[in-house]
Amino acid sequence: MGLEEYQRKRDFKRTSEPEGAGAHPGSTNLHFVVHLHQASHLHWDLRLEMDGVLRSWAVPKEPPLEPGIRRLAVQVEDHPLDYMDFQGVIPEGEYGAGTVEIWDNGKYELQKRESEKIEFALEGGRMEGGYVLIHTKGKNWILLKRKAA
Ligand SMILES: [Mn+2]
Repeated sequence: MGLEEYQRKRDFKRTSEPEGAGAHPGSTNLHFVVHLHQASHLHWDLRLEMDGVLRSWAVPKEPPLEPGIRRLAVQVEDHPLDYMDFQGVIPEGEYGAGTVEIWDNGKYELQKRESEKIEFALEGGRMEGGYVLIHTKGKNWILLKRKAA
């Protein structure tokens, strides 16, 4: 997904090829959105701008607003950056049919990026502060809010 394979194959300290937008830890001019998606099952879709796409996870229960709450986050297909602003009704019969509204959004900082772990700090209206996504198995990740340092 995204540009990971492209980036994995290259050492950007040595090649002048573009690295791709917003890919590396320390990037701060990045945005996120959380959609509330009333489809066949109500869920939240967390989307982080990375590599010029929105990496996306479906979260079946409300994302944690305080430390100590673990939420399953199932990775789904990357979405285009334009999707950041999408709200509306997906018609019946279409994929994800139901209503989509923006539940939270804002800027975020990518702090650590490993294949099994992504640490980031959100500046949203509801979700604010440090979060971590930890890969468990297959498409499954765990979403946690970190304790304030
Ligand atoms: Mn969804």
